[in-house]
Amino acid sequence: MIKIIHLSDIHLGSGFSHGKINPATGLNTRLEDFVHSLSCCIDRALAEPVDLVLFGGDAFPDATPTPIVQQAFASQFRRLADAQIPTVLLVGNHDQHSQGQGGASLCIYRTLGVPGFVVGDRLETHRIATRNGDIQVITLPWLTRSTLLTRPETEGLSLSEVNHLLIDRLQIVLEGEIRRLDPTIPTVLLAHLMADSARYGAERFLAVSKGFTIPISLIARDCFDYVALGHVHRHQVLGEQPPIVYPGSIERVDFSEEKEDKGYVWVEVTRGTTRWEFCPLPARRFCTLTVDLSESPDPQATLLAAIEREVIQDAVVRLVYQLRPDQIDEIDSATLHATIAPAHSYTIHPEIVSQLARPRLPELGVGATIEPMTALKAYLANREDLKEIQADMLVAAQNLLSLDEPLTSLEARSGILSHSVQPMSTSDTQLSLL
Ligand SMILES: [Mn+2]
Repeated sequence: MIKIIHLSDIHLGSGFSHGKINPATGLNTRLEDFVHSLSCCIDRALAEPVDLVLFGGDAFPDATPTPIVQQAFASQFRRLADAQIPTVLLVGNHDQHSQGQGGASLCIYRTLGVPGFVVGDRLETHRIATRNGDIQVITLPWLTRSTLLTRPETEGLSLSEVNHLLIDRLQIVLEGEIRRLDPTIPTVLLAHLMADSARYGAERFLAVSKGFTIPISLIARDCFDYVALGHVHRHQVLGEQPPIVYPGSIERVDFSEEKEDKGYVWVEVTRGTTRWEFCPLPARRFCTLTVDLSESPDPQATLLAAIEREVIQDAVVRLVYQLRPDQIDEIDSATLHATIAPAHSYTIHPEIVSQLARPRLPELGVGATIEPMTALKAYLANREDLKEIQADMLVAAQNLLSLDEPLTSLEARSGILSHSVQPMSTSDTQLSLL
């Protein structure tokens, strides 16, 4: 039996906007969080120890990570090299250099000849000797049209035609690899791809351009004992025979991953039988708080109570609250910031709700066409202070509506109206809304 840790989508160096500078280290706390999650995977690999580590791609946000980020990544993977644990680093779309061959951020490990390290930047089969026997790993990095096709072949074709051609070509090349496999030893396909049956996560927003979708039938082959995927940040299982698994990202890259569990996959492979399990990682919590204050008589108290109800300690918090324009002054910003301060980091997004969209008088409903007199009656029924002149107002309004000559200008209309309204109303603006 060969024991494997399969992790993916490390994205080290991402999401700095959700962190802050750690004064003790000078580093962004989100870099430290990602390194911590990664170190938990490596700790487990060393503690067992495992026979092989498979990384499913997307080490960094791009092919040119800063030295501090590269160093943080290398320090963790170096521990595997020191422990003589064979490791396969697959190249994801974020690791690829945009031009030509090579240049991926992970290729440096091959250039330096790190013992036991294999870089998967092309479709090929690697026979790897582990403490518990040999295993075959087919690496399938992120495909672009230039991987398997030449420019003349794709000239004048639509995107979907290119996609079909690429899938056809991939099928042929993969078939070639499969035919050369040794059927007596365990085999794993390690691929960075978007399978057609996968549910999306944050990678949809992170990808620079839309990539190709691979039919699941292409990779669900019984010659594989395990299909180790990367690219989709949400952990999911796409098949059981053989297991086809996305471990997902190791930390939350953004709020779209708020509700997702983060972790890696533990795999035990024997030729013909595979056992696997998802192992959660202590990723930092993300928390979105949405509070509608527009109906609240005390918006400040309602807002603070909503924050205090949530466990925001050490979480990345996003507070969204809705309020009416006339409530803006009722929110005390200093107190709000003090209440939300126990969060690891936070952003506050006030949203002003449109008054017109709200039913000011429930009996009138929203959006319905109302007769002017009905509207006025409903309005007056809600205004105790206008009770004495209610009858006069209704008569004045009726007179206005029954004028034979149409009012020719707004001035004329408002002139008559203000004449009737002036004595009884000082700061009332609601009439104009009717
Ligand atoms: Mn990816």
